[in-house]
Amino acid sequence: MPRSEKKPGDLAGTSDVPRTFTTHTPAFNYTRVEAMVPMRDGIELFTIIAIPNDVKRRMPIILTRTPYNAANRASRNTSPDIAIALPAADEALVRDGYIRAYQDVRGRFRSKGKYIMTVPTRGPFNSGKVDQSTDAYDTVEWLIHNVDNNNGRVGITGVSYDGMLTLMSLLDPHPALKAAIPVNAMVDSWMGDDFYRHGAFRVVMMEYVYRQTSTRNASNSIPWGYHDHYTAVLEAGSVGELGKRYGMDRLPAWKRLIAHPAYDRYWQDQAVDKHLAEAPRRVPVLTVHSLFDQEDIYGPPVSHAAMASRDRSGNKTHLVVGPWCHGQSTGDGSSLGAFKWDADTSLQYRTQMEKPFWDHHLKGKRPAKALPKVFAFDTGRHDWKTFNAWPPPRKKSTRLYLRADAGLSFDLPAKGDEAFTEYVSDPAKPVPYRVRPNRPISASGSTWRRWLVDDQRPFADRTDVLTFVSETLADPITLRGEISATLFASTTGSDADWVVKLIDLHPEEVPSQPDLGGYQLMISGDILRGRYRKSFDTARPIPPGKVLPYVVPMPHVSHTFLPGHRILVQIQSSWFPIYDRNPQTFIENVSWAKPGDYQQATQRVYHEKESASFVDLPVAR
Ligand code: PG9
Repeated sequence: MPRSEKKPGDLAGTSDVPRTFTTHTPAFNYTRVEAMVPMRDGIELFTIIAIPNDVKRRMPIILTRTPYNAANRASRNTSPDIAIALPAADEALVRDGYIRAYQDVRGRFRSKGKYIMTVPTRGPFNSGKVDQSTDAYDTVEWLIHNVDNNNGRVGITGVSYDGMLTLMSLLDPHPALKAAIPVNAMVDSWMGDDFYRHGAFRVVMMEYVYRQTSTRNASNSIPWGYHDHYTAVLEAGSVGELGKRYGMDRLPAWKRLIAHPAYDRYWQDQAVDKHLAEAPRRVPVLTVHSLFDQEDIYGPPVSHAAMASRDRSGNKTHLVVGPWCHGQSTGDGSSLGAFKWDADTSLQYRTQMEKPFWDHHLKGKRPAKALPKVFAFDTGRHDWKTFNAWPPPRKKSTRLYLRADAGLSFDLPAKGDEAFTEYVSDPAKPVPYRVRPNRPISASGSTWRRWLVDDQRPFADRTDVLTFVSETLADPITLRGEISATLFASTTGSDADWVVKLIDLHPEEVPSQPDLGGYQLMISGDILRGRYRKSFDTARPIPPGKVLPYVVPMPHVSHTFLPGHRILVQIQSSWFPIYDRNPQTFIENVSWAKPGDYQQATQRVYHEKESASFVDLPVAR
């Protein structure tokens, strides 16, 4: 039947879904604007802006740029109340007259353009005219000229990737950008954030790459086909083969990741702290670092240090160090795993630091008392402390030596002490990083977020894990800042990984919380791929049998070992499957190791006077 002959009531060819629809009821206490914001190259970025109604004064704007779905972020639920519709961490802000804006980065969700997983800044790896810093600039420019009722002052914040974007907005900041809070930002993903750590590849992040780059809308998850991620990774053999099994050899971001195993120019160019160290220092910044950040534990202290070194006024650079996992400062910070902090530490941070910081720089309200430069939580004493710098002044060198009797001591080993302790590291049975089964990190019910506070006791009995323990402490020992371990060690292989964990061994009985009796809380732990012992940019085989020093840089701590506790150190040569296995035979690219390359090796860790392995502790004065 021709179209013109359609009868009234005929629904053929119609749609019940209008082309545009905006929810609005008289109960709305805010105006929600969705806009396509043009960048200098003509690409438009989807931006959602929530403007509180009935505010008499002009308001500042706080912007978050994200690859994780701006619309979703701004729609916690369908409430007409702005404070309930937006993320919980925004509540105090929007109730107090702040405009909130969220934007999808290029190529993600509703923004136009192409997505590159981590876009290098303009330079040798990006010859284009735009990068995340120009997109932030153009967005701020548009916001101040197009958003009703704004006061011309913009703040920027975000967690993790969004934290990295926050830092990038500071490389060439728009004059209206007046304050920034990067939270748990990814800063250098080879040195110690998401993708590698001192050369060891973080296999767990494979899921992230798959989800983020296999579709525009992050709608895919790896069909693992295994309940235990440990088995999935072990059975595939190398990381390259593992990727192939799931089609990742067709994902450019994945191919780039495993094609650059060393800290070459590709990674060096992406280290945001290096760019910050050269950038103008106009914008006040409050950096947020989580002591148990399972993803980006390296970046925040180093980006803070880079910015502090450029801050001539000395009052533009603040740091918060909290007892949190990744992103926890935006949620409930009362506890993490078995550890209860006696108060909601995230709320304490948000009310005592974050809100006054925004109020000062975006509304011109000076706090009654100047904000501390550093606000750090002590994970042993469970209280906040303030400092003028991070790390605060420490005692000179405080070396805790490994001893032949499996002890730890501040005294150098005596002459004649047994030279070493050895173990066999077998790549066929790598040491699990958690008690198995290891669920993939984004599996439903995964407890990945809190793995860094897992009890380390189950690993202490393995024959391929060395443990060294101090006497019971009579006096407290407080550590603040970065730790490093120096192992004098040999291997029968031609490559080796060295993992060091610094642990607070709780008393056998803890009356106030019985499940903490004998608990082994790792307060800092890290890995070094031995091939990078001399320099991170060049892999060098290890001469088998030769005793060499290996320096393992470890994450910052803010912790007091209380009387009655003991200090414990665990050493091992695999940490799986968070990190890939070292085949223990030197080959150019570990990601393409063949089955025959994986060989057992005997590792010796030395504790004699001439080769005295130690952990260098930042003992507070
Ligand atoms: N840690 C995540 C990430 C950041 C940057 C690159 C890759 C991953 C994140 O939570 O955003």
